[in-house]
Amino acid sequence: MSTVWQLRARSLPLDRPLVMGIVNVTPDSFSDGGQFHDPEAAVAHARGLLAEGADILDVGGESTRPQSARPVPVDEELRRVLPVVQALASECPEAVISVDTVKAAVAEAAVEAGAHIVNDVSGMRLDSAMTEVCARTGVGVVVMHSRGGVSDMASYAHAEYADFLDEMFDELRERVRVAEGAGVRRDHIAVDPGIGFSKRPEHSLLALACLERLAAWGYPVVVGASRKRFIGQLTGATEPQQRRDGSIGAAVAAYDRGAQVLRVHDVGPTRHALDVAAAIRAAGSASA
Ligand code: HH2
Repeated sequence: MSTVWQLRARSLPLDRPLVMGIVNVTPDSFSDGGQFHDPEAAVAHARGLLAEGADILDVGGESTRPQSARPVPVDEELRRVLPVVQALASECPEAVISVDTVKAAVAEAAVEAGAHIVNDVSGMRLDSAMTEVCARTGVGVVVMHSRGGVSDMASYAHAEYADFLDEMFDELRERVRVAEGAGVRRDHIAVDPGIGFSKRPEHSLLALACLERLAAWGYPVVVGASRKRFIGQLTGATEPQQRRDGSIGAAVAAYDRGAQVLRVHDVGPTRHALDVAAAIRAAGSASA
């Protein structure tokens, strides 16, 4: 298991669970769309997440919401994301900034503006220039499993599997191989099973249950289960904002199975829950 995740101009120790706080600068994200759409509101929200204990801020300008995600033109995505990355880089120089995008042009501009990580929910499938940009700029990279395009990757359109775990892991492995083949350094890569992306609830549960298989590859594991549909199904919480407690359960279970980075909306309570889980693990290791 890796002990450090190398990023552009930074490194993140992995000796405790890391919280990646979600900063959606979108009008239409499934759980907080429109709330932080203007850059000032997004920066204020990001500052709040840092105060609550976020280790990474994940800034995204394009939603993949299950129903009706609309691809955003590159100019519009840049207009949403860049002012936020620029402001955070200058006003919060200690913050680790991630840009959530599938577009190489957005990734490159965000990295120039100060981002340290590129989080690509397509696993670098949708823009052939992405691997080159990431290799050249030396950013940290989240390679996530998904199928399809922006408008249907979070739906069930591609959620057909003969053997879910084998196919999902094979497809993700292949994306990691492509990234490394293009020159992205191994110690800059983190992997993510893509909870809810081309996955029915039973697939998301299985991916979480078998996370140790992914952790065994030796890359840091990122998990983003926060407020997703399977949590709504399990808890009866129909509105995404009501899914905080179920999401914390998923984050702790994922941490217990090898996830090191938890991508969440509700940073403060997740931070507390993970700190307790980490202390229990440490006490167990000390007595072993
Ligand atoms: N999930 C979403 C977006 N980005 N990145 C990673 N690495 N892992 C995830 O599971 C993940 C992600 C979807 O959630 P959200 O940003 O809240 O919604 P939307 O796509 O509607 O903006």
